[in-house]
Amino acid sequence: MKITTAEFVNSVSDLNQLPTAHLPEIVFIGRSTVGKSSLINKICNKSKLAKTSSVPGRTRMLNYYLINEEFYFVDLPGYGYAKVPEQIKTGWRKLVEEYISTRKNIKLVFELMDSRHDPTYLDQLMVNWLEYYEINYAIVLTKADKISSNKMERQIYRTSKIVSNDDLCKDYVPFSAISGEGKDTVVKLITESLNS
Ligand SMILES: Nc1nc2c(ncn2[C@@H]2O[C@H](COP(=O)(O)OP(=O)(O)O)[C@@H](O)[C@H]2O)c(=O)[nH]1
Ligand SMILES: [Mg+2]
Repeated sequence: MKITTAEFVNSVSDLNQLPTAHLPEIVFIGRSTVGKSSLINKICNKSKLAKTSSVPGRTRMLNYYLINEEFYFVDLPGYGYAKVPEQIKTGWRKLVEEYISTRKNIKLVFELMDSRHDPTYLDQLMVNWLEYYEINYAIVLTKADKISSNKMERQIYRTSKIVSNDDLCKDYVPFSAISGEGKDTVVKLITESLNS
């Protein structure tokens, strides 16, 4: 498969506003500034499709993008930004867990983690949820251009410690939005999940 069209559809903050579940959904999760928007832009070859920022956003929205008029990319709100008030953190957990546990058309979740850091408590929590709800996922190690390939190997090993179910965890993908490393693998995983 090749991504030929990608259009922003809308942002929703309430699960009652989700589009009808008639198209498959590919989901992107990770902490704020991990590189989700940059990855979406890179694989869609559209530099301004998803807004990127080095400053963590405070909005708690799910962003929907229609790809090839066949399926959706869903960009979930980023987590783990320390300065967010407790009330918003609780809202985030509820929104994300409810989405993951109830949305039947999710085909694959990309769990993004910064390749320079060990998984955080919230990364671990996300992986636990995905495994508990039996959702296929792949771990993307972002900003690969910032570390050596030796360090990347070590980081994949360290990250694999939080995975318990190797059947659900489809792959570990080093990714760089700058060099394009990992782009083909991400698209291949999407294609496989849509065909399965
Ligand atoms: N060097 C490098 N910087 C990146 C990469 N991906 C994202 N960034 C930077 O990290 C910051 C956050 O990226 P963004 O895509 O907005 O993260 P999001 O909050 O997860 O959507 C921005 O300043 C990006 O330019 C990457 O692969 N390599
Ligand atoms: Mg973003």
